[in-house]
Amino acid sequence: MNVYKPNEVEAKWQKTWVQNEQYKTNTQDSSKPNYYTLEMLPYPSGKIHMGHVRNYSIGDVIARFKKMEGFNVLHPMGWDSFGLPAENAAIKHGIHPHKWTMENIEDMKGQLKLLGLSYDWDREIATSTPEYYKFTQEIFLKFLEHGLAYKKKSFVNWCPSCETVLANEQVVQGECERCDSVVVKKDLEQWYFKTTHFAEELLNDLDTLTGWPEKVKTMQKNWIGKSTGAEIIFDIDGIDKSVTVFTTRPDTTYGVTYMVLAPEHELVKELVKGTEYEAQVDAFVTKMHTMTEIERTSSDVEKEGIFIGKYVINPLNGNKVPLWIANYVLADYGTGAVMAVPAHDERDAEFAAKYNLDVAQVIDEDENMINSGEFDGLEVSKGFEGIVNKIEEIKVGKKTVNYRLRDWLLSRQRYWGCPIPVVYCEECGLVPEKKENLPILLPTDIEFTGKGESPLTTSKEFMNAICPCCGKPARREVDTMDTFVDSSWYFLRYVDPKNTNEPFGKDVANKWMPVDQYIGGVEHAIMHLLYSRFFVKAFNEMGMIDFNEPFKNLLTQGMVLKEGTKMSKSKGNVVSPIEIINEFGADTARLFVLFAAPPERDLDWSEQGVEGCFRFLNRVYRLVDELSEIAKSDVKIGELTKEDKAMRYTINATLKKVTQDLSEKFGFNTAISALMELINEMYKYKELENRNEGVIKEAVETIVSIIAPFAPHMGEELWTMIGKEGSIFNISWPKYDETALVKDEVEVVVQVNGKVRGKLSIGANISREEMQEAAMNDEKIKALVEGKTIVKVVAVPKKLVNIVVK
Ligand code: ANZ
Ligand code: ZN
Repeated sequence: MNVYKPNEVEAKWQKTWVQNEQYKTNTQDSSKPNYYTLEMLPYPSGKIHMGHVRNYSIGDVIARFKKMEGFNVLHPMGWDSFGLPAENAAIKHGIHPHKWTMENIEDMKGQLKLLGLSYDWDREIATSTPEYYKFTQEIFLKFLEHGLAYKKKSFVNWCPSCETVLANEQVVQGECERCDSVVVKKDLEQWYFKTTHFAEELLNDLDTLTGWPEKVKTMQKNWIGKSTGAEIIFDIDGIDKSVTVFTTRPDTTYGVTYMVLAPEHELVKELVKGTEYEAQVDAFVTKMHTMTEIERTSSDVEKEGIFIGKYVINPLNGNKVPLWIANYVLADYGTGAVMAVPAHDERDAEFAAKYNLDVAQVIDEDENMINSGEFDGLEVSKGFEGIVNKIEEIKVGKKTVNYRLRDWLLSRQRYWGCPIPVVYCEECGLVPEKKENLPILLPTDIEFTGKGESPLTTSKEFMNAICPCCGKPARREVDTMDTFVDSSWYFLRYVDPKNTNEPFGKDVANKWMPVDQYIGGVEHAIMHLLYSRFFVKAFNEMGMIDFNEPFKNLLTQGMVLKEGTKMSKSKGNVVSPIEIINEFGADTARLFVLFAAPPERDLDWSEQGVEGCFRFLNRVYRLVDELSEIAKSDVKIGELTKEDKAMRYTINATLKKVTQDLSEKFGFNTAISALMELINEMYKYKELENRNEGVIKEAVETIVSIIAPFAPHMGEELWTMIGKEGSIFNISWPKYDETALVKDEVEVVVQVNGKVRGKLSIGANISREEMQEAAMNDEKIKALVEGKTIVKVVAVPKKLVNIVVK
């Protein structure tokens, strides 16, 4: 008798897989269809956590199952290895970010290997290596050339102490998440990607993503935030200037009683210059810059504003209304100007009440227009149309569409990121680097002061650039790219990771992409997924690929919790995957995360659950071990008893269920529980005196195949134990035997006056009359109907017999 020793078994198979290049992508066999399964690439923090275990176990089951189903599977892994933690480690411990990152990658890779994941490590990438970022730079230049990357000055979040721009996400309640200084708005020149160029496609193509969770699509839809409305021009009284507003309610134009500009609106300074309002307005604007967008616009923040001394003229009714600036109007939405209609807009109503501004109702209770001149009496939607036509006719505006989506601010004043490959030349201005000069390497002669300008300015080597255009000394761009840029195209690098000429070949990309199944956390529902979609649309527009969406199917897995709260260092409730692997083996860890909950749901960690999975694997191991000689022998099924037939039914029904669970939905947990039931049945069946060895062989082979994608080391070990040669992952996924699923006997419910009174096991193909007879002959039923008058008997084949009595 053998004993299950997971650590030995797992080490042995992991070694064998490497020796046999088991997970090398098959690019030769074009007779098979391709299947690309991908898990979001990790940041190399140095340690894997349970979230990784869950994410990668899900991906691994899919990859292994698809391989067995006959696909050429692409299943790669890599590292999102630029980013702030490496830079902070450098500042804190004096380790160079590159060294810190590479060491972490080695550590983490070792840990991932312990999980027995079927990655083709030959395709590994790390986004911080020059081999990779050379192409991130090349892509940037392509975007620049096609007008999809540009520089512009605008108000951005700025931390005065760290002296860097911050992303909105890095501003926590108006303070820098790193140093707690108050974040201000600063007018700075920054690099942007023109995500808004694809706003309409990014929105509309969501409808084609039928394999994405609705929840994620809704989040993207809201983020893109399409509004249909109009731009209307209001002249400023007494001077030759005008203000254009964006409104979703042109039908309310007659109700405008004042107008509001964003404090940053380009006209504000000019309009107050030299007037009695100048000092107050300047002070107000400065105050607004210390507030974040969220603080300025959230509904529980008090509206605040100031009159700036000018009036505008309503182009439809000629009314003169005062011009204000206020916190609740944002500079970078619409036109940065609002025609205020306090009668029909809540924010305006609140503001008007506070500052005692006029209110004019223009729509009545029945949603019909009033006080609106020629439009009176029209229903709102007709009024909308009418007014839009009118403003277009008299040339004071037009129908427009506005998006909440903004262009992507991608420059960062940091070291550990991809250098932006441009220089500034006194003579030629902004000059893109030449492609042959790429990669523009990150220098190593850097001082990490922890603050100050972009760290790259401290490198002499880096700063002394040559203008690619005129050859004179020039200044390099010292900002680096947001790390989301790196991860917006990595899935394309995996299809062609050794290409030294271009980011990826067009044909090979068309062959593998889009990713058939993408798996990752829902926290990436907006940024990463939207940016990747933007990149793919840009590549498509530039003729680099023929598809226009990166991820065909998306699975967002739930979190791993412990006692209901997310595992985190600060909560002190982290369970180390490595400790679990050491104690129980990777197969147990994998089985637990797959079995404990459906993949989209949160999963609660449970020690008992883990132990239960370990016991189950032991039980499978012992069963197969005990029956291995039979499984090895050349037995046939032959004549079957009732028990044999029932066992064969369970074997094939389980196989059918698992096949469906794996191919039609992500029913890993239900598949595993079906397998558990099969194992229970087998423990009973094998004890039968007249057990059929052919059925045993069938059962054992089926069990080993089914367990393999979930617990791959166990699968391989058992496969060998029953005398098979080669890897179980080279065999085809077994086909269930339909004939075994045809039951000779079926269970039929017997009702008396509609109440269930008993169950009968009878031949599946008997007639109605025979069914009725069988029901009437049942002892229990006989007793129930004795002495009563039988009114009628109804039989539904294979289901029920109902006896109506009086
Ligand atoms: C007049 C009006 C009357 C409006 C009414 C609404 C209701 P969404 O749907 O989000 O696109 N708005 C326009 N630009 C703005 C800015 N930069 N900052 C803050 N608010 C702005 O919202 C569009 C509406 O939000 C616009 O339509 C405008 O107010 C306001 F009964 O115009 B509305
Ligand atoms: Zn030059």
